[in-house]
Amino acid sequence: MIAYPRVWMNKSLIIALVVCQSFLTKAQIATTAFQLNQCGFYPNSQKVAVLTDAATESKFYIASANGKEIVFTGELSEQRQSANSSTKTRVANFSAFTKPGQYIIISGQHKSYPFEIKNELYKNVATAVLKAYYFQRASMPLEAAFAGQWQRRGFHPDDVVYIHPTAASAQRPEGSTISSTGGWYDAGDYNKYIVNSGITMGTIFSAYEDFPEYFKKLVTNIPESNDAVPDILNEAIYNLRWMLTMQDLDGGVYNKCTNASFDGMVMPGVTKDKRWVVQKGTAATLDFAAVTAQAARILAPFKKQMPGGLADSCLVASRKAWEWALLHPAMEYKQNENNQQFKPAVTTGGYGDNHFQDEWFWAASELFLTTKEDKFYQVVALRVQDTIGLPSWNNVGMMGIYSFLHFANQLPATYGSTVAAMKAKILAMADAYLEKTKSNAFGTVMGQSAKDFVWGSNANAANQGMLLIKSYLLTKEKKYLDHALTNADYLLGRNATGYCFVTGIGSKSPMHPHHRQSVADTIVEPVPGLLAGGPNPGRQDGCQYPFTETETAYVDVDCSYASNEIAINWNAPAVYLFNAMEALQKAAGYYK
Ligand code: 9MR
Repeated sequence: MIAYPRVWMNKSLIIALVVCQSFLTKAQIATTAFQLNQCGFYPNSQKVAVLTDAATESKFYIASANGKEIVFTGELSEQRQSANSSTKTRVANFSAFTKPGQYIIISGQHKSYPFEIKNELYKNVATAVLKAYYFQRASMPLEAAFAGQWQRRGFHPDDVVYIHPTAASAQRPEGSTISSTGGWYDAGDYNKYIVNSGITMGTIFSAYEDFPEYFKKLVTNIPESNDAVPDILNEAIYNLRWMLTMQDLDGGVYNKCTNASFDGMVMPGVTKDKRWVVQKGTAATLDFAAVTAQAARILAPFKKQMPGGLADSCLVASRKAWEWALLHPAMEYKQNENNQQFKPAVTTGGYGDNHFQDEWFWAASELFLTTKEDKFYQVVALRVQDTIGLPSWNNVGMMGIYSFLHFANQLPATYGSTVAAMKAKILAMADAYLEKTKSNAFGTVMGQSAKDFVWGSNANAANQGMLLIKSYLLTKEKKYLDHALTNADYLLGRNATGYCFVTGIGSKSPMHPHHRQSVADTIVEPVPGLLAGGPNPGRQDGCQYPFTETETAYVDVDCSYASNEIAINWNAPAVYLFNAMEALQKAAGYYK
């Protein structure tokens, strides 16, 4: 037997070993100097851990979880200087070791959290990040059978919502009411925003369209789990039905259903503030048009299971929204200006966007793909050479490209040049990621540019992963998936903060997210499956951050809405990334 001590097989280690598999109560264990995916690795995938303290020997060892048996020995890499902080790293690459099991890494005085090598590695996190949307549901009770210890009453019925003066019309004058029930709370706050629902729903629908057979089998234990519709769609439909209530009679869509100001850190329903729908806008209306067009084609095969004609209603709503946007092609939601003029002042999230080309492009793409009508294609063709970037709530052009390319093989040859232009754009971004990974001190795609670290930076990591998976689907070249995995590793622990950023997963994950329910429910563990915003040197919340460099500006306190809030638009690309990996693990050869 080797000298690696038995003391490592202590209680917290055992607890940490099981947390990737369940939402068990966990004791947070101290940070280690090894940063790695705290869930682990597929048997045949790349396996990398990063040492962020000074090495005390040049070798590293993979040991059985009890520390008794050394199963692999490797050399740490040369030291690398991170471009995004003063952190220096040495990389431990043990890709050659493929045997399933539970392990730790040891080097000198340093040891890692426990991790696993196994098939279906991401099953738990993939399910959890999707189930998170159930926990965000407004208006209905979360029952213990589905919510476990996070059960709660239904709050915010939103059956009486006031027309704010900014949204008044002849048929719906100021102070009249509508019902806008259901939907997901946006984030740590209890308001519901159409613009952010847009990108979120688009991403979730895209996951389903790319992997329908996988999702037909994925059960998240929600009230609708026993019906004949996949859970991912049932979950999305809960928000979709709310979105439909947000369309005014003229086709325009209100920006949000909201309190006038943010609640304190209380359970939903503690404050009984009036709820308002506010000004219609072009971004909200076109995002709505895109999502409802997508929904119309995705839900069409389920007509028997959903006799209410939801798919048809969605297409009618989408067309109406498009027509409204044609009449109001650039109506910005200007919250601050509205507040000078109208009462009550509304100070909740703005999601104000004043560039609409990307929304036009996305809505046109979805409407074209669903209807095949040329008038929509004309707008796609007009905008296809626009600059493109990673998806975010105010930059949705890529969503159109994703959907268009999904159907590329089914489109007539006349669309060939459009398809080629779109494909070239995605692959150019993906190839640039691949090129720069070598020089990243953590070996991840995330962090190749300091600009990755904005408010909600973890969404960038997940969206880069999604873009790489799309690139794999287009080319079947495994290198894109391998690089997507580096960002899965980033999100689950291989980063300069040492956190696994999904609540309830891994050995050290956020315990105090800026999430009102998790703060106020008196339960120690936060609601599970929520992705924290991540490092954000902007630190707009003014909280105390122990580290403030670009990639370390993260703090696990509920004060920190700029680095530690959760949000539906951040979870969505994580839903895509982790579920896609599970769907593709065999095709990629990661499976043993
Ligand atoms: O994600 C949004 C981020 O891009 C903006 O910089 C920030 C400030 O406007 O707002 C973020 O969105 C928040 C929204 O306004 C309200 N709900 C919580 C969202 C996440 O922090």
